[in-house]
Amino acid sequence: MRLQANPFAFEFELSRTALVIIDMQRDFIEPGGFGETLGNDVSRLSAIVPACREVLAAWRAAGAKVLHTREAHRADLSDCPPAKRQRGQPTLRIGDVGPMGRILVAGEPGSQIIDVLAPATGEWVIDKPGKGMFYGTGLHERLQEAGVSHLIFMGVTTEVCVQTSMREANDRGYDCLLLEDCTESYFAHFKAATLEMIRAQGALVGWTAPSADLLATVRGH
Ligand code: C5J
Repeated sequence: MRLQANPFAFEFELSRTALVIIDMQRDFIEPGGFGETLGNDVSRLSAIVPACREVLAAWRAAGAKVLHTREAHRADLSDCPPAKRQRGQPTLRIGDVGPMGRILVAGEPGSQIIDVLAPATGEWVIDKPGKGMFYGTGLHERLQEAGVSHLIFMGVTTEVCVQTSMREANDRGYDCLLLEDCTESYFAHFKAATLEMIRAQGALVGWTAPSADLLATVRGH
């Protein structure tokens, strides 16, 4: 398949490509979660949900692989470095009890993926202790075993977990594309800068494209 993308066409085999949905969790997208404790306007993030939903439906209809990630720590916080917990001035820290349970702790209501993008049976779901999806997860081995060589990304936030995961993937040899209207940041200028730096200098980190172009390609196959 060939997708019109920036800075040039992105070519991929559907059977070797996974759609990666980064951290579309209540903790980042809904009021009362981690994102809001840091003082952010979470409605910026929820605005991308319809576009993500449409891509996910088309991708599933094409029968291709889907991977969901969650930023979530063990209940005893043994995988949360104290430096991460102490950083910033949130109203609630990781592990504290908020309106959606303990902040960024696996199994709590806030750490769940929002209902409309909930993983379907058979789709991969990984909890990651870091911003990047390869750190401490064993994901590379699983993707290699499944013959995955290309990754198409959606999710939040663009400049933190999405960008970190793309850079980790790029270093491991995956060709990566980010869907421009299916990712968002609490800060518009951070998103714009991230899209630009990903595709700079001949796709140094990867490609970007509007979701409409992916939908046209996948639906036409
Ligand atoms: C952040 C994330 N922003 N999923 N996490 O702390 O991007």
